[in-house]
Amino acid sequence: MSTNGDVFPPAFLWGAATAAFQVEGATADGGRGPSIWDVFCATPGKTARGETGEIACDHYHRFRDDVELMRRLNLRAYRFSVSWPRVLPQGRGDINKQGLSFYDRLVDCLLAAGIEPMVTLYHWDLPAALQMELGGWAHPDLPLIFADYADVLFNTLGDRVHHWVTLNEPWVVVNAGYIHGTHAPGVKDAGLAYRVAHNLLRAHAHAVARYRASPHNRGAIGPALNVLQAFPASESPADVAAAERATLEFCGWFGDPLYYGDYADVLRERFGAALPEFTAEDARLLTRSMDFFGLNYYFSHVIRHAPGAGPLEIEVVPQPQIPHTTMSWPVTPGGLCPLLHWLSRRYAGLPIYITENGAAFPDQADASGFVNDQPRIAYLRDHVRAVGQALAEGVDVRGYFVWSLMDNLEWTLGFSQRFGLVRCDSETSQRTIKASGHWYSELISTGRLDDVPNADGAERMGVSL
Ligand code: GCO
Repeated sequence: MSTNGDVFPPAFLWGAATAAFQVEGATADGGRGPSIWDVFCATPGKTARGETGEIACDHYHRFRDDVELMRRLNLRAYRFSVSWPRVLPQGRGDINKQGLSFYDRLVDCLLAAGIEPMVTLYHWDLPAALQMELGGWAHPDLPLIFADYADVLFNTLGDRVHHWVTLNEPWVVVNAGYIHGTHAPGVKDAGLAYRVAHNLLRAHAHAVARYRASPHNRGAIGPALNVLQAFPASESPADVAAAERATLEFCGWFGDPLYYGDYADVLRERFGAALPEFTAEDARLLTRSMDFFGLNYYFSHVIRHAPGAGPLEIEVVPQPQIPHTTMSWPVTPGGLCPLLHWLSRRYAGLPIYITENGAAFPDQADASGFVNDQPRIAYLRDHVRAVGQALAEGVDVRGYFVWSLMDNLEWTLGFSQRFGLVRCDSETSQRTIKASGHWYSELISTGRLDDVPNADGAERMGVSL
């Protein structure tokens, strides 16, 4: 293998990712029940321009065309999430056969196109019934209810799906959903947030135990966790320790329990009694409950020690000289390789998948709908190069998924943030492969970063679907 990180192994899993609520639409079709995100979007003032998931990218109706697009992009894998209330409209009890069959057909369609499915069980769209009847993730029974739901999917898709993601970014669920109240269910209660985090972790552990006990246990199961690389603002021991705490806010809270069976010590010290204890049984189920570490990487930060700033006493030092995306996130490919090394040391022996990486830029479509998104190509190229470097240095990275296959509903920000390799017209849902999509398909077909041209207008390989 090349040591400059530009050449990838043939089995490397190149993919793209989406989430059910962000792309499916059809929120009232085929017997689907409402999710907490439907309720949240319907509440005035919660989302930009009042946008909702009712249509999103209309993927529910267009999935065959979308798989054809993925085939044209040369994707080896597609990470999508299952809408829990589409399968179990009340969150538990009766199965909605029509909803389940959507995923069954999607998986068959993917496999027929030679694309490996990676299925996320929870990407934030909790059935509204579970929120209303039980108070959602704050309820101690939710982990078992989640495991029952997971079991329905293992039994239905487990013969064909070999990559499972339990939870997507529980840190965001907790922070945006329960501390800041900016995401569904819109709660602002920091005390409750620790219990919600605890139950999410227990839910992961129970679902993994079910998977491992199921006759379909032929694949790998793990979480998708957002983590940032924190660079200390100075060499002072206080800043170095603060930077380590910043990474542990993600990994010590959500990664360590799934590997070591408990939260990181520094979080126990800092969060104090608010951090619940795992029972011995919980700890047993949690320990080594990930077969891989799914990393969602978007950016890194420079961190300094900030006495009195929250329990972790950390503060981000803004870097205005660095380019930022339209999400106001700094473009920091330099954080990815050190972070991959850090993860491979902390979770020794676990393969890593980059389950999400990508960027929103101010795309401009031409009259045909084509977007010549050179900034996105540069972003992806630099991050893929960092992955290649880590691989060449011995980190066991098995795959990379671009967020996202297509422009979609960016939660409360609606359609304003465009992350796709494929443009999705928010009025007509028409799809057009962007320059970045053409670039990515070239990369996948050659497996060599150094061979791939930038796919500007002249190099377009196709037209819109
Ligand atoms: C997230 C998600 C995606 C987002 C993406 C861009 O983790 O936040 O997995 O749903 O759309 O990260 O913000």
